[in-house]
Amino acid sequence: MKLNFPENFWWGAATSGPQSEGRFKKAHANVFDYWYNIEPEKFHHQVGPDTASNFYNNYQEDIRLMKEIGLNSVRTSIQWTRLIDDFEAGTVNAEAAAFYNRVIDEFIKNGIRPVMNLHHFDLPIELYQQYGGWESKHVGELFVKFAEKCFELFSDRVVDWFTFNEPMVIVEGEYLHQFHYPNLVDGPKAVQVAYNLQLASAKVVRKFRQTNRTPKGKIGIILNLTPPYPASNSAEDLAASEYADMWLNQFFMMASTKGHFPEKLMNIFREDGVMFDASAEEYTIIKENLVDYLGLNYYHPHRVKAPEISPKSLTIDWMPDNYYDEYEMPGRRMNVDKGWEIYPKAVYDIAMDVKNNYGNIEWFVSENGMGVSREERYLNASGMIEDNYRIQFIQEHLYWLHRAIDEGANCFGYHLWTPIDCWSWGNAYRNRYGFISNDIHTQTRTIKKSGHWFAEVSKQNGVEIGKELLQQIDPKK
Ligand code: BGP
Repeated sequence: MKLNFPENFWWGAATSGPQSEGRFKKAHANVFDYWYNIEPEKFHHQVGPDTASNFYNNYQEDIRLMKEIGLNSVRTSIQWTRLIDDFEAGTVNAEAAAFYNRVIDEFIKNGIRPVMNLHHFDLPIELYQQYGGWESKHVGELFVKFAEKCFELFSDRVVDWFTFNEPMVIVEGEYLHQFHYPNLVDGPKAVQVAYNLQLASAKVVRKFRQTNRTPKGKIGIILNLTPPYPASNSAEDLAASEYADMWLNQFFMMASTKGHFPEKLMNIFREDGVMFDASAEEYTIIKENLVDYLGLNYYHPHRVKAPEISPKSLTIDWMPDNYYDEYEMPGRRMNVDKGWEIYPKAVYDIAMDVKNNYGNIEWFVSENGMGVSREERYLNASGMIEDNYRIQFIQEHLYWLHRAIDEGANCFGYHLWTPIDCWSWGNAYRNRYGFISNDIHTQTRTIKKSGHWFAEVSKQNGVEIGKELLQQIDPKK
């Protein structure tokens, strides 16, 4: 069965500056560069961000390969720590600007739409040390300065812009679950940081509308929308699931698309004495600067149940996730390498959520993918990785996406994480996600079977799904 997608559908893949470029000629360090400098043992096999996948030096060849596998759009990010020399003054590093200009031109020359994100977890370490990073609204102002320079320099050719990648992961990583430097555990601070990130995003949207150089230009935000599924229909589990949705999803979704925060969640914050500091003027900025569209990252569902300890208990510190517990559904299907559940139907649920609750705003799948370790296990005689598991993973997600589009979802694209195996935060190169493999010792690229397969999907503007797989995906069909 062939599933056809709408005209001009984005078939692409996503990466980020700090995960692909390497630190070559970069004047400043971001939080991960710094963390690696001081605690390299915290990174898988002690592999840090210094070389990443060498995109800084190899971008021409990389973009040619991306074209070869049929990508018509690619997202990456501009590194604040590369582009800006002086954060307060917002002065541009000429060599960095020249690099990004070459990259953008190369994408366009190869018929690939460059999609640019402004922040992918790469806060300059100096801004953490001086101001406490996103805890400070001043840092949000400096981020607007950086964004303004990006728009001035590149928005004549780049028409697709995004403010943040997964702001909730910044909150979780830096302030709750200790997987991003500075590894703090502080619930009330996390709430303030979440608000500050939303405020910074709205201010960047406002700046974009003042500075953007082409009428076609659009700006959005990339959110990891992870639908919560309750363990049961008990009132307690449903309440836990509703709370998880308000905190993890609605917080940024509502504020970015409707200009306000979920009222019920705000009431909980007020009752618990953790309401963030905000002014009437800031609320107006958030209200008046909504995004044009969204990128939604989806990897795995979020299964939740009522918490074992009462969230109002005085014996535990206040944390936003005291209101729900994680739930391991018996019999769930796992990607054991990464430890994430595989549940493709969630793509349909996300699409319906956007359609029914967020005005059916335009969006695309900005990340989806399957991290697999030791992929050399699947090398064939001619040296190609036969990643049939990835092909099937994509087919299944595309099946549910197609179904949602058929039912009126306003989705215009699908991006896999990632075009070429890239470096990833603490995981370094443990989980491989790419259409193209990268030998990190020799920096040699080889297209995987999924890459060749995706070229055909892109060419056909549709995906072929065999009878047997169809039966597995949706037995009711
Ligand atoms: C997403 C991030 C990406 C990438 C991906 C895979 O949340 O936006 O930057 O890292 O997750 O993560 P990992 O390689 O750690 O498995």
